[in-house]
Amino acid sequence: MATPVKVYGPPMSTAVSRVLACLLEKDVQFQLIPINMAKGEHKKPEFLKIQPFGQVPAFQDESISLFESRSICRYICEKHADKGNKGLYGGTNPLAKASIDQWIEAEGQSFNPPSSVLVFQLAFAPRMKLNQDPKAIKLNEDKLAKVLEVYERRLGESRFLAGDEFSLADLSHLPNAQYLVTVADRAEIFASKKNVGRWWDEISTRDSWKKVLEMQNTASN
Ligand SMILES: N[C@@H](CCC(=O)N[C@@H](CS)C(=O)NCC(=O)O)C(=O)O
Repeated sequence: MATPVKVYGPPMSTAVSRVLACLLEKDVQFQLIPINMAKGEHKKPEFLKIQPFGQVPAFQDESISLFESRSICRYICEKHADKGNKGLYGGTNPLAKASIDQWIEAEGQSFNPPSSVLVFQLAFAPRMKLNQDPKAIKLNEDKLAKVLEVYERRLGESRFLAGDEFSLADLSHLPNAQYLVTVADRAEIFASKKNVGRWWDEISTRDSWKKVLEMQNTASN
């Protein structure tokens, strides 16, 4: 039996939950190692050896260490091409893979910047008893709405972002979108757009993602 891979970080972290969703889709055994961020464990020298920026997640597969959630997901898919959801990263088709990469980049470069500000402002700041910044909220709501106009057109042409199959590109959006819909109470951002709303309903109800949400609930209780 292969040694389970190790994921370091709390499941509530958006970047950690991206990796967990990928592992569950690929049916890869893993061990989640809690990192107490409130106590600054992610800034300790031992942790910086595997994540030099002092962020979560960090990932280990035997002697290999990796950071950056989207790169970790790509590695998991490449290494375990024949396990679980085989098409998650396009299988052996270079064009399918390039299309998935294109939309993973769109997530990281266009969707993530405004949505992560909104997640922080609307979901985390109140929990951390920090003041919200209304200007930053408005600016990033407008930016995200523009990004989602592109998504709305794309999702009018295909069922998922990179084509007619669920892929790593769709999966990468789950963590921020989930916080916006639930904790930040901004379901309208997605539901107000016909195709985006349909896409969100479909991707957010996958078994893999429901398991991640269960892990988050268990960890927060
Ligand atoms: N681009 C990185 C982002 C990692 C990241 O921002 N992690 C956050 C939690 S979601 C973190 O560790 N924040 C604490 C810090 O930056 O000190 C990835 O996708 O892995």
